[in-house]
Amino acid sequence: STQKLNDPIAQEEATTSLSSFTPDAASIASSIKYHAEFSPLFSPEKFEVPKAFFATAQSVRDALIINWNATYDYYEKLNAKQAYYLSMEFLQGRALLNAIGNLELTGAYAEALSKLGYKLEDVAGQEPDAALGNGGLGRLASCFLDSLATLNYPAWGYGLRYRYGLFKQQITKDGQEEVAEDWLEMGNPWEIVRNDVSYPIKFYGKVISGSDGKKHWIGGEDIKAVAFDVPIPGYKTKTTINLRLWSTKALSEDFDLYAFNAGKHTEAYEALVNAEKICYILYPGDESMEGKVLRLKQQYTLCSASLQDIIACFEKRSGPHVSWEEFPEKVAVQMNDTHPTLCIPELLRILIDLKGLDWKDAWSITQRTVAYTNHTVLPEALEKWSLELMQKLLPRHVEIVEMIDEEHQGKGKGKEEEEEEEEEKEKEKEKEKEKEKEKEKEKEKEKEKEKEKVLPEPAPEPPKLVRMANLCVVSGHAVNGVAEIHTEIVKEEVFNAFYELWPEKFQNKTNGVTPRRWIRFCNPDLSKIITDWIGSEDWILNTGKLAELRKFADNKDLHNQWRVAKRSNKTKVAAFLLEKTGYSVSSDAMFDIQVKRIHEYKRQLLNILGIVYRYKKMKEMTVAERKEKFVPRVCIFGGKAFATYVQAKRIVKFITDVGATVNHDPEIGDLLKVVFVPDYNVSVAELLIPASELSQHISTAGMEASGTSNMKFAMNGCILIGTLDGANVEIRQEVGEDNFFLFGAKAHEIAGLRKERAEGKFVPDPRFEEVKEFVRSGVFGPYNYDELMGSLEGNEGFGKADYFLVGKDFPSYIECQEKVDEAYRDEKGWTRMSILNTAGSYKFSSDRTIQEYAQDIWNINPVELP
Ligand code: B1H
Repeated sequence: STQKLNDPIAQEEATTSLSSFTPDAASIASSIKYHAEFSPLFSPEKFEVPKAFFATAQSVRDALIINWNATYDYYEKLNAKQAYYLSMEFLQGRALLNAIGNLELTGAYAEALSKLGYKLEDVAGQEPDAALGNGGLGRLASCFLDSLATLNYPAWGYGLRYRYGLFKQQITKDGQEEVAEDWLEMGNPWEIVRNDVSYPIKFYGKVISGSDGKKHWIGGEDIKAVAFDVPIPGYKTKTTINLRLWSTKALSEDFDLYAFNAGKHTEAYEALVNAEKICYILYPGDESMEGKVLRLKQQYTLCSASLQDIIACFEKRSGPHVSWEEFPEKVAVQMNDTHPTLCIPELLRILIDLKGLDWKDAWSITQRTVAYTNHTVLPEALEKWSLELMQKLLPRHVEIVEMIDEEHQGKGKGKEEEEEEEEEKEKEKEKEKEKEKEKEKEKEKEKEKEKEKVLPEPAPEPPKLVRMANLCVVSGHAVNGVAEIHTEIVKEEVFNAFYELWPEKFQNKTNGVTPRRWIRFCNPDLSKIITDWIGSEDWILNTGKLAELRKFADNKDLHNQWRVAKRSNKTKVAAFLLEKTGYSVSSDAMFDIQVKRIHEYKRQLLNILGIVYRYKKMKEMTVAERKEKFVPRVCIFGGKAFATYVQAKRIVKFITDVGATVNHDPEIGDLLKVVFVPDYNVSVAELLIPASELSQHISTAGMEASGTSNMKFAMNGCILIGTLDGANVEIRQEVGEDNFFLFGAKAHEIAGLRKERAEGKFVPDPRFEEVKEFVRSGVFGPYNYDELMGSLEGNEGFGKADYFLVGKDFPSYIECQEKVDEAYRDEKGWTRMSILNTAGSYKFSSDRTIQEYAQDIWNINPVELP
């Protein structure tokens, strides 16, 4: 496919075949009008901008559906192997500009809308973000869909259609407040409800052995999952793949008409509400686990519905003779983290209980079909489900998981070893029995004593937990990390025992982002410059071409154009900041941005403390000294904190407090501004990233699996300041050490440094003590910062004692920031670095990532539509 992409004749053909049904502005305008007039919502005389958006989107959807159908039929005809990407999150953002951009209809749509009296930009701005994801993991899934379609891979995404996506963030005087995001309020023009595609989903109940020797899962709660299809167009190709999102509903017979007629309305609705509420909200945790039954029901719904669908498709495409042995040759299932782990026991259950396969075959098929991507090594984010809960909700699956465990215990070991172990086990069992007896006696005694006690009984034993990641590693044929350093940690630390057992399973797949959304569409000015200098638009499909910019890294004309584009993007952001926050910033200042979920390991606290230190130094200097030492900066923050993550919310409050003080300080003026952008989301990212000059990726080394915004910033000619963590390591390699601001402790040093702290051997830098003291002094208002500053002190283990080593890295961070100021003063040098960042970012296209998954894990080939 790469060859094809680079082949000018094939390109030409592709363009002509597309243009054969490409509508012109006039026909687009009439299609938009048609949709406006034939939807009762929109009477022609009240055709306002929001409605114009809806009608425009519907007209685009028509074009997508044609291609979607053609793609579907062709895949069915060829019966090629297909990949299925299962993810609890897809962070799609807006679709309009992306869709018409991929269809190469942007110009035609702009013209059509202008005929109707609208600006494309205004119309596109009406679209709400589809925020069915929390952050990087969900956005990655969406970038993957774009690349899959663009590269003509037969693949589908499966997810859930949450009624409410990620919450809307409001910033008040108290910090962050969450508001429900009703993204479907006006309807969703991109989705097609498929009432013809639904599957039963069961919860609870019990397992019985039938007279046929089979297991039957009966009783419990039955609901159904209904499909909603979202067409995903590729760039410059007819291929339009499918994102199938499941919504839950009660079975129609579950509406209790008797109760309703008896006036018991709530009762009558109960089953309906119970079923529907499974898909009400996106689980708003990013790398932390909470909220149980509903989340497990969500995960099972995704897995069960998707697998039933995949299997139905396989059976249909197989024709009258279904050979299950061939299933792994036709189907690849990728689990986006452990959230869809249940598809392992679910596939086994369907194969064994419903299709009649024996364990051995079903197990082998399952292993060859599924693969797992790990996205985090944070222990609190490695999913563990209570065995008791799972047993209640999914009794048959627990039996299967037990069988997997047994299977695994017998595998990977020599026979003798196994026998020895058996003996050991027997002995152990004997011992255990003795111990049990002892314990029983003890317990009896204690019970007697207990009756005399004043204090309550001792805590019950901790619940048994199912380790989902282990289940994935044992059951899948591939396990991958998402950046080189992360994969090393996965192999050497987190799953080391498994790695020793099956080194061949473990792989790296460094993340990527789509250059369509993240350069071409969000930064048209820069795109034009790149195209002009490279001489063609090929870089959009073949980002390797970006490296050609290196030749012009010192060219004066390119420098001028490059700066003009950046400056124009900055002006747009300045207007946006004024509108959203009331703060007015200078577009001449350096735009320094940190946008990502608020998390202690991402160390927004290090950034803001650096700013506070800078502010303090400024205050201690004369006007002249200040101007001499510091470059004017606009420090921009954005990101959401998990609603119950108290420390993260304190950080948000702290940043806004610093902003309120600094931004109103007449002595400081344009030399320093601190702005927290409310409600950071995909659309805001598309605005901010092209305007950014410095961006911060400053996690404690070893904790950020990859990061993906770092790639987007580099692509847009932004220079990174960061630690050697996640994909930073590879970005620095590609753009060159001189074009990356590096600081901080290395991943392999972290454990030792924590130990040092715990032993009280860490001597903090006086500048760190100074800055904390300054914060505590109350310059930033009456809020009590004891807790926040206290978390950076003491020796009390996790969460305290500066677990994330802010104090350790503080000196090297502020010294690095001084170098940034110096570098920024050299306009030519800075522009050169900026160009070299874009030029060196080619590796981080999700096209490259997807090609690697396709070849190394899924074993699928591109299928180009005739
Ligand atoms: C990432 C998550 C995540 N890793 C649990 N893990 C969630 C975990 O709702 N939950 O329960 C949600 C999300 N997200 C991110 O994945 C990593 O932190 C990033 O470093 C990485 O770039 C991204 C994509 O691989």
